Amino acid sequence: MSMPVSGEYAPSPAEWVRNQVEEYEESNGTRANTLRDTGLAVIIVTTRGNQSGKVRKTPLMRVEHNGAYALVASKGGAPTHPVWYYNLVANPDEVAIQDGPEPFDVTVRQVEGEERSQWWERAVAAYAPYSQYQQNTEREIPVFVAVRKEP
Ligand code: F42
Repeated sequence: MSMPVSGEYAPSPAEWVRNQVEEYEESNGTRANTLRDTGLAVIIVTTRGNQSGKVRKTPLMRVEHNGAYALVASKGGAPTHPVWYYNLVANPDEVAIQDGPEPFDVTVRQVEGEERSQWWERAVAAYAPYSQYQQNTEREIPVFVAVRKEP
């Protein structure tokens, strides 16, 4: 399995986040695959740091439709984007998703307008609090769509 995002892994400074990544990977996606005890599914997204060039891993809610995934840069409705947003913008071809035992290579693009609205509906259906997060902030929460890279 080729992984485009090779290099030095730099864990999240947030302990609960890096612990979730660690346990998810160690268990091949059989543990730490939900958001705490909500039962709502989580995926692990690997990106290339846009400044450090390091490998970053970010748990996100699982929003999947016909094999494609939405990556929602909500950060709990904070006024600023999560910094992984800038990694995706800078390196859209150096992204992997783990949704189960094995990570796979994807390419991402930010979606707008009608396409964004469609994916936003799917996101809120998967994780209702996204709707509240958007109400909490002036910034439009960015949505990326990730599709598997053809082998
Ligand atoms: N966050 C979401 O935005 N959406 C979700 O659906 C979501 C679900 C979720 C489920 C489980 C869970 O454990 C966490 C979840 N999170 C979700 C939180 C998510 O995992 C991230 O922690 C959160 O979005 C914040 O992302 P962040 O990239 O802003 O994290 C910061 C704290 C961080 O990691 N900073 C690093 C640091 O050292 O301060 C740097 C990270 C980085 O990418 N640096 C870049 C580099 O070059 O290496 C430079 C970035 C730049 O441009 O400044």
